[in-house]
Amino acid sequence: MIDRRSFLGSAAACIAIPNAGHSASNLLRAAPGTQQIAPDRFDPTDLWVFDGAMPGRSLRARQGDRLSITVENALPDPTSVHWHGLRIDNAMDGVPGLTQEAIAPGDRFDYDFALPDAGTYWYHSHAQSVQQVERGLYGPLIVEEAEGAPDIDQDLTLMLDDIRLTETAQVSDDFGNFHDNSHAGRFGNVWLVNGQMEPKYAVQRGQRLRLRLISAANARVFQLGLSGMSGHLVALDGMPLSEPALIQDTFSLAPAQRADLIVDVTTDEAEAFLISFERDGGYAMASFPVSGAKQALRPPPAALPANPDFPIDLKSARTATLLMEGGAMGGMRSARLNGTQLDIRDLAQRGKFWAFNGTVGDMKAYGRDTPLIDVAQGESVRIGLANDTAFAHAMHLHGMHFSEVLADGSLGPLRDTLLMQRGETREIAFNAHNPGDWLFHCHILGHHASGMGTWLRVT
Ligand SMILES: [Cu+2]
Repeated sequence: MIDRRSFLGSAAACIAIPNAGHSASNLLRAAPGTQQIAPDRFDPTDLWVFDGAMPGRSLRARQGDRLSITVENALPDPTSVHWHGLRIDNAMDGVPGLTQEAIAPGDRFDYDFALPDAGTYWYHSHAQSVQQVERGLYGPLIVEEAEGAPDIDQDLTLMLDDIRLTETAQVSDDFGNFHDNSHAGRFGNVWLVNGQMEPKYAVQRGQRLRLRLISAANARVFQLGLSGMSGHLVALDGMPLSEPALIQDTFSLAPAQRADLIVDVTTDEAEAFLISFERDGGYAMASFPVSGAKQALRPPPAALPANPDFPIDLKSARTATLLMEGGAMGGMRSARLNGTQLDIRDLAQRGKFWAFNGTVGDMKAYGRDTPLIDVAQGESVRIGLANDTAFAHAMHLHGMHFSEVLADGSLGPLRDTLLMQRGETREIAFNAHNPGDWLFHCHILGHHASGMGTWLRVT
């Protein structure tokens, strides 16, 4: 494995790989590609990418538009694309076995959907995702506000990832190994922002930046902080906060989560930083060379304009519970797989380590014939979640955003991915406004692949 410090010591050797940016083309091609991730003394890394780069090209549209994208599969394996966080037509959600058949090598699939919400979203492979997302099949999807966009000087999308490279800077091909899947998932040894090690973004003193942070990591929960910039958190998982929240400390970003920040460049130093805190200290994930004269402080930003609201009625809500079990150091003795009760050793032999409500796997293919809950469109739903495992999980609901029901009975901010720490019990609620069969799964990709998924039905 590559030693990270040796990388950091030669960070100046990084090659900037520009994103393709805005393009009129509606063809998105998934294909093998190469990219210089490691310093120049290493070979380029073989990846699987959308439109030739990791991240894939930034898809930008305006709230209220439709997006029409034809995905062409030039990979050796079947694939699909999930448009993460969009309140999308179910048939366009990109989940093989639930909303579509996987796109076979050489085939195409036409995605076409409305964009009701402004915000920071992303797209990624939803087939063999432990492998395909790790190899690079992801990109940003930015929906600009129809009106009331914030007054900023730079709008920067930063896709965070950690990738596991071998000593020859190739993607380690131990995808979905039993140790990763039964523990905390696949962690990388090289930290990336927009496919580069510590990329640099030039800024001016006093500039106001919108930082759109997106985690494309398989499993790592980033603990992030800012140096030389200060400001507010204005949106989570694409959805505006009703009030901007002052950033006073570090904050976490779990797999698939997004955070929109509006920050001002306040430092007197020559550089500002986005920092990832790890056990042994803080490391620069991206740096921001600063120039220009000192500027007066600006007033705090206003809240972003709200997206369409689907009110939650806690009193009349239908309820369900989800018991999360399994994994290493967990207490699970047995679970159902394909209709058969198997003990933990038999499950492990089949590469399955986790269960929801006693059943392994997310869909009918695993014998989960019935949804977690079956509700009418417009009903409110409350789901109690109990994490009876020794690991954290990032629970992602497709098709709708939810709020956490907080201890005092109030509702937290809208999210599509909730980080559940070990041993925690939490409750979420949402208005089931979007008809279809929707996946609800752990976004630690190895956990999903080895059992942590279910689905729910809205009719
Ligand atoms: Cu998990």
